[in-house]
Amino acid sequence: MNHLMKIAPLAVAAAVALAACGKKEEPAKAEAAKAPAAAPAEVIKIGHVAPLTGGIAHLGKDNENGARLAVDEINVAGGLDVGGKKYKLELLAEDDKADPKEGTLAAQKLVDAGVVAVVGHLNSGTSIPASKIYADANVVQVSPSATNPKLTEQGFKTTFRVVANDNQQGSVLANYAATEMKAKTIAIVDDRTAYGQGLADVVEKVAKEKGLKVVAREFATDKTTDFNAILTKIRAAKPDVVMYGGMDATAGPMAKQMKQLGIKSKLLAGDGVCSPEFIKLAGDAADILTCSMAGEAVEKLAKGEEFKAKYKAKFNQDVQIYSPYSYDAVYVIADAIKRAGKVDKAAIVAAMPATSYTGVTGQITFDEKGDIKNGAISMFNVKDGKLNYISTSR
Ligand code: ABU
Repeated sequence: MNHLMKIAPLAVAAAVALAACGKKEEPAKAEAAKAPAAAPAEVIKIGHVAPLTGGIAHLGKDNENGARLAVDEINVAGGLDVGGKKYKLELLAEDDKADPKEGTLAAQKLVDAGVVAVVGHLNSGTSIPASKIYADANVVQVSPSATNPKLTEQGFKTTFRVVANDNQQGSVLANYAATEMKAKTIAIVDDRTAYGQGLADVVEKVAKEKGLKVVAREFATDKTTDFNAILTKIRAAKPDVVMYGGMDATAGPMAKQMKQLGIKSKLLAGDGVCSPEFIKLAGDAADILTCSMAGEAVEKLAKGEEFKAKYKAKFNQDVQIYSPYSYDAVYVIADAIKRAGKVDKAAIVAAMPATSYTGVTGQITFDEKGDIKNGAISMFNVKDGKLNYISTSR
């Protein structure tokens, strides 16, 4: 093979490549190529953190869906107008697995990603340690569901919640046991989480003040599914009411086992149990439950039914507990950014205390700690396989 023959294929390949480079493009493509790169859409990043895996992933997804619904609505309406400029919102969702350590990792990840605010976390046990990270980074945190009072008692200017806290919730539960359930004796079990133990402690204190006798105080974990040993002890004490401080994923099996053991006591629990998922898990034992949620019942809200329909249409599932609150949390943050007039973390933090926003969940204003003012506690029982609204107190 002579020299020319060796280089001929290369020359052909080069010629083809050059021809391709010089090939006339379709007019539209050529025009696009000539135009300067489109200016990047201005984006404001908002974080969301909740357990998206594990026993209460359904609740985490519910919270995330509420936040996503609000973000998508704002974007579809043209974005957020801040000081005359439009911004697209971007929701960065993290999974904290309901684990305090994972919660702080997720918080740091969001801070590093440049969020200006976070909706979350779902759990008190993750929200509390994460709040220090947000405070140090000047990032607003609005929890739509963490109810342990400590969250807003740390003096952070960045911490807010749009639901009532467990001082109020525990007090309402204990009062309900005394006055409506006419209980004289109560057994109390908790899951040793910040939420479960904290709520159970408040119920115990107020129940004693109301004259109830606490005949047992037991604890499990947030992963316990076998309550037989605890319940066998409780059965012997024959309490009128068993109060459980924990979440629906563990309360469901607990209710079932109460029924299997022939325990006649009613089950009383807080917002972590007051969900359609509890009813599914507890099966034919579900109707022993009386529970509270730390807000107004969705069906009692002026725009509650509209919210439920929008939610169902978008996610093809029903509201669990707090998605209306995570939805409102996004709007509260958006409102603060608008009032701040600039996308600046310090300005957004400074704008938050003056919040006066009427959302799906009602009027949202904050006290000096960042707790919602005039928070509601709603009571429910279970009838015909559904949560049945009883009453609201403030
Ligand atoms: N408030 C119910 C569940 C979330 C929490 O406070 O841990």
